[in-house]
Amino acid sequence: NNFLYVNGEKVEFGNERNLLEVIRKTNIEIPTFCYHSELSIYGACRMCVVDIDGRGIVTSCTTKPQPGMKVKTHTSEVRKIRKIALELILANHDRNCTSCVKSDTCKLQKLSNDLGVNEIRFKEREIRFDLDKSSDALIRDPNKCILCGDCVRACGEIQGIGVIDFVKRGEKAAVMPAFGKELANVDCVDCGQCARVCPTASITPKYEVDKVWKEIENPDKVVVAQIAPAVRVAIGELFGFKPGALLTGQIVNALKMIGFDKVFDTSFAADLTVIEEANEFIQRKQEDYKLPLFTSCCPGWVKFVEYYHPELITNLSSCKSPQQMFGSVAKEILPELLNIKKENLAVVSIMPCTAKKAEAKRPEFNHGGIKEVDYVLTTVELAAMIKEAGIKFENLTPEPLDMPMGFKSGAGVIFGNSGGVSEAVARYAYEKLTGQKLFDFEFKQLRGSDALRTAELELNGTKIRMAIVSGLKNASELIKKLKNKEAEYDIIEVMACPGGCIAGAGQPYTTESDNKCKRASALYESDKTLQLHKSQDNPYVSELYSSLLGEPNSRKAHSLLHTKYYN
Ligand code: HC0
Ligand code: SF4
Repeated sequence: NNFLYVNGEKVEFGNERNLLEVIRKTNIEIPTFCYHSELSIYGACRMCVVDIDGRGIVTSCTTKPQPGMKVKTHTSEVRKIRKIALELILANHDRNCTSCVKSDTCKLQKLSNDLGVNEIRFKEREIRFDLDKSSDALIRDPNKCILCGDCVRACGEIQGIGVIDFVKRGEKAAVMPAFGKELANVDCVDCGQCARVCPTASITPKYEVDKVWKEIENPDKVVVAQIAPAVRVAIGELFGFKPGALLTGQIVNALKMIGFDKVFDTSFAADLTVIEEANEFIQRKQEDYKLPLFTSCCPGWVKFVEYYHPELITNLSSCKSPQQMFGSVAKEILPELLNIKKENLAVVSIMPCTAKKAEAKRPEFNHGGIKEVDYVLTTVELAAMIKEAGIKFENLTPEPLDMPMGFKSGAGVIFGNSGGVSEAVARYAYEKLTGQKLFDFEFKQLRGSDALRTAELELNGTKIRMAIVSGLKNASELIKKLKNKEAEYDIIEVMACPGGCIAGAGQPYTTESDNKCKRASALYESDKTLQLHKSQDNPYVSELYSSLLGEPNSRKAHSLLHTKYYN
């Protein structure tokens, strides 16, 4: 075994990626901005410097661990270099921290405090950049950029898109969309992976909080919320709960305290999606028409297909996403149930995602000025509203969701994980094709964190080849394989964010990759503890079919629950 020494302590190492990872095993937190476990090593921020005996000061992210190395992590020189690097960054940074949306999770602020940077001896940058508010999903503020390049690498390496990059040098250096255009004018898919990794507030979700407050304060309006699956296992991170704490009931309580009239569950609509999509799939499979069927519930993926693979548009399921199915059904049935006019109903989604904001604004989902979903708040925006209202979220007791659209099966909850849609569809297809009851409802082979997972189900003589992929670069690679006939599948689930919605860009900022796993496990746990596990068993969904929709994929179902993507 290999050993090296960190501050005199003997440390074993194996195949760690770099010296930085070895040091972190010893309970020493090495500060970084540009180092990210999911991204390539860049070595630009110089925060991770350490002193190696015989070699001097090096960046630990770019150094391979070697046997016998003697490393010191906080000599006076190391601390001085880190402080100078930080001061230089701060001199070029718009420091309106008190009113910044990232204030409580900003890594720059944290490191400045942790490293004791109390004065900045350098001249402040004079150039001011305009804010880019063009996108429906995100806001770019180059004045907050620290040039760590995390967003550039996320867009290029995780998504394989690369619409943002460094421009100019020196004081004018910045990260910009291609050709100096605004974000809305390049082929950005709104996935927000850039925002998810940004350590400051240089790219953030576009807040709709004020608009929602206005609706709540309007006495003519009835405001209802739908909560996406992934929100319930992540919001706690902003209120001192452990990652993966399941807080559905507390969210309901908080939303009611804020002033929402009803609180429902997107998972109800996910159950509906399963039935519609599984039937669409079975029909396509029987007719051997436009296979593979690609899922269409992730709007980042849908936009990616439109921009980069328009030839696959007809392979996308015609099902609207659960978010839009929810909005569509809500606007159809709630006015009568609540005895109000349709135009006085406001539907607000609470989503882990930035692309959902843009999805809600698509013209396909606006019917003569009435939108299916009026506003989309991210998990982080909901937390901001809770804080603004002075609600002590950590002390709240759980409250029940409202009926009928608050009832869901576990199948509708696991949607928030990559693989969840496929598993939910498999639970339906099994019973539909075999005519038998499914008791062992967990399809473990569809779970896990591999970029690409595949499975074959043999259901009463019908062989179904499934693939699950998350991260758009991974999706591109799979598409390439399909085109080269190196792989063949019947149904493919794609989520733009690696890991699925639990790792969406609207979720609390975290540098802990472990949080993702904890959020994912919590959704599977929630499925286990719910009373029902199959969408077809949801009695309120069945009731919706008998009272309104008729059969799955019926004409009525098509008019409310399906769409066509063009672009
Ligand atoms: Fe998701 Fe969804 S699972 S995309 O990640 O399909 O955002 O959580 O709400 O619509 O249900 C996000 C999460 C949703 C939708 C659902 C799907
Ligand atoms: Fe790239 Fe996604 Fe950010 Fe757009 S939202 S710039 S596609 S990472």
